[in-house]
Amino acid sequence: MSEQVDLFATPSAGARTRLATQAWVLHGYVLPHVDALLAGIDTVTTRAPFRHLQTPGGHVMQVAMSNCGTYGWCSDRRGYRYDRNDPDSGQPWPALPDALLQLARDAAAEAGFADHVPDACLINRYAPGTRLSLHQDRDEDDRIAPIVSVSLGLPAVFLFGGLARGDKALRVPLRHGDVVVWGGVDRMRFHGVLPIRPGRHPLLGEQRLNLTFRKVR
Ligand code: MD3
Ligand code: FE
Repeated sequence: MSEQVDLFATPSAGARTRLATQAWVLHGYVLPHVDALLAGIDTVTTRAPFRHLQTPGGHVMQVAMSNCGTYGWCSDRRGYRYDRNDPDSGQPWPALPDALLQLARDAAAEAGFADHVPDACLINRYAPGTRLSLHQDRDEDDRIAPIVSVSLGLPAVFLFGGLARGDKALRVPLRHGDVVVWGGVDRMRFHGVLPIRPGRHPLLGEQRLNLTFRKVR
């Protein structure tokens, strides 16, 4: 188990990189569980299909989203919030599949966050060219609990900034199977995703999927 911060090397599965005091990349952590993850995502997005949300400013988000768990992240002209129901169907969000919940809990524990119980999972889908601009995740009541992020499909360059928008951001490559866990003092860091480069992933084709497991309430 290495603990290096060489962001240029390609770490092997099982390695981990410490990005900050309470922020870790677990390289290839979910590779043995990709089939279960994809099956879970399929079940969820059959009932709650990916959609492009409106921003409060009236734009349409490039990233397509769905949710599972007790709460789902929503955005429309009225603002950002978490809701128990899918606004498209009026129904509760699909349950968080057990295999996904267990993986998120295990990854959190690996990174030093024992007994983490997420109550929300946001599923993001990126097509080539799609980016996510620098932001903080501030819609959760809990600003300490970790966020567990799982990357699948096309690789991405993740921007890992500081607590102020203008702080210099690290560029962190995230590949199929990588997990990032951040909480505690690093929970409110600014972060974003550079435009996804064109390409085709052997399993997922021309897309990147990212799951973020959160504790909202
Ligand atoms: C760092 N998603 O949905 S996950 C998001 O790859 C979001 O789809 C990105 O940012 C994605 O809000 C990045 C990684 C992530 C999530 C929360 C963080 C990184 C974070 C909170 C604090 C610091
Ligand atoms: Fe975010």
